[in-house]
Amino acid sequence: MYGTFRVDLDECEGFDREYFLTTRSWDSQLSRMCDGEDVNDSPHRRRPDVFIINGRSAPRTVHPEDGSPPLVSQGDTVRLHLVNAGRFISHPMHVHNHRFQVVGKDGSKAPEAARYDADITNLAPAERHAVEFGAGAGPGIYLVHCHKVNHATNGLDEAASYTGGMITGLVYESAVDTDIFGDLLDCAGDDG
Ligand SMILES: [Cu+2]
Repeated sequence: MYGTFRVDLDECEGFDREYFLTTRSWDSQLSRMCDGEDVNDSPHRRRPDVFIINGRSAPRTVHPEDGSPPLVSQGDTVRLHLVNAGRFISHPMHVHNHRFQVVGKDGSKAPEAARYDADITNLAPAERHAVEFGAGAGPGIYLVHCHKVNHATNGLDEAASYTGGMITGLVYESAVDTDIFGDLLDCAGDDG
């Protein structure tokens, strides 16, 4: 079990929406070994093959109840807390169609002079990056994902499993009732 611990300071204000996206990756050989399978696991040979955001792999990540897609309205100021709770290097997290600034890292506020517009921030193990941006891209569903292609897969059959893994969606509320989001929920296993 793992999670994110938030210390609520006065400076944690000035935004309309706030979401926590905790990433993690691991080698499923370890799980299989713990389950009693005859797997020759070694910490020196670990190769991650499971990639999740808040405990889910895509497409389940975008499910409004089972997953945790950041929901925004046009014009919102949005703060995302991106965390690497795994032990593997690294996760270059990218937000489509939005330019953000890293406003905090590992519990410290980023000084104004150190801020610049970007669309990728690279999370080393245990790093926590707070990024902030305006939701000004227009109604839609924009991918938020790790930019390593093999981290956007489910399982070992890479050809069959792309896309999956460490991908979620920044979802504008006005796009929730669209057919395309409905199709996405069908993929995510929504029965409603
Ligand atoms: Cu990654």
